Amino acid sequence: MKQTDMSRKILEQARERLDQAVEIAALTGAGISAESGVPTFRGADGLWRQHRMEDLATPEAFQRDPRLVWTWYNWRRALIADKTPNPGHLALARLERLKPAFQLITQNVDGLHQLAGSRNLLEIHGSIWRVRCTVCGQRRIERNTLANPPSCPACQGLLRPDVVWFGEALATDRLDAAFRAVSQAEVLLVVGTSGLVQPAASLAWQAKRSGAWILEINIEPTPFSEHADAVLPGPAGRILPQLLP
Ligand code: BV8
Repeated sequence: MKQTDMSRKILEQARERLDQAVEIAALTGAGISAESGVPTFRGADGLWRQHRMEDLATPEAFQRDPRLVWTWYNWRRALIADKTPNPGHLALARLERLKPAFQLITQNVDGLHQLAGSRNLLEIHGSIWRVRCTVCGQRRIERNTLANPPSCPACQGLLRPDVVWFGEALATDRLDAAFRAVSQAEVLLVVGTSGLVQPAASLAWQAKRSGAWILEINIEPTPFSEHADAVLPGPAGRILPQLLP
């Protein structure tokens, strides 16, 4: 069967599954924001290409050189600030309106799902638009350009990005909610993630163990592809809208 016929068949199957399901979940990664112009982490123009992960997204790196880490985050914030949701984000926000039990779980920190209108949203790696004081713990949304390094308006303590760095635990309430959602899901969409980062990647495995029908949408194969029930190769912004009525 030709690739296009196969994809058409899978599209129809996925539409059918989504139409019949009540409990639906989606796990998204940097790939869903690629068509909005936000670079992915491990792609050809990946964010990690220019920088070593260990040098930037870890508490040790921040401890060692907060100014360097803030230079990278301020650069990313400036890069993302004018980006808008693409049809992939908008399709998932529409899916939530069609299926109120839909739970969206994202590894992304760019805020584009929220901007697209998604509300049942778990940002399991935090948000690049939120900062947290390393002294008093106060959190606040900060969309303006920050000083480097920025200090807390309440106590003058050093602020950090309110994201989860490598070696840091994810917020248990968000992670527990994510595992509950994928354990209950009849259908799980795995969209635009390389599946390399844990524990996020294990959410797809949990869904599989719990009997969900899993559709992976990605422009290239991933370690999870052969374990998905179906794979639609291609950009999320083109594929996701085709899944909805
Ligand atoms: C934890 C927030 C334990 C920050 C991120 C050794 C030492 C320390 C830890 C570890 C270690 N070995 C393993 C670990 C665990 C570690 C880990 O998984 N490391 C990996 C790299 C091996 N995990 C952790 O450290 C986690 N914490 O384990 O804590 C613990 C427990 C108790 C107490 C203390 C500690 C924390 C992980 C979170 C890290 N933070 N982000 C920030 O963003 O600044 S992760 C970062 O990677 C982003 O969040 C990103 O989303 C995530 C995953 O990457 P992807 O989203 O998948 O992006 P990627 O570029 O890789 O892939 C893009 C995909 O899209 C590709 O497949 C591409 O083909 C596709 N694509 C591209 N365009 C499109 C597309 N698809 C569709 N359409 C398109 N148009």
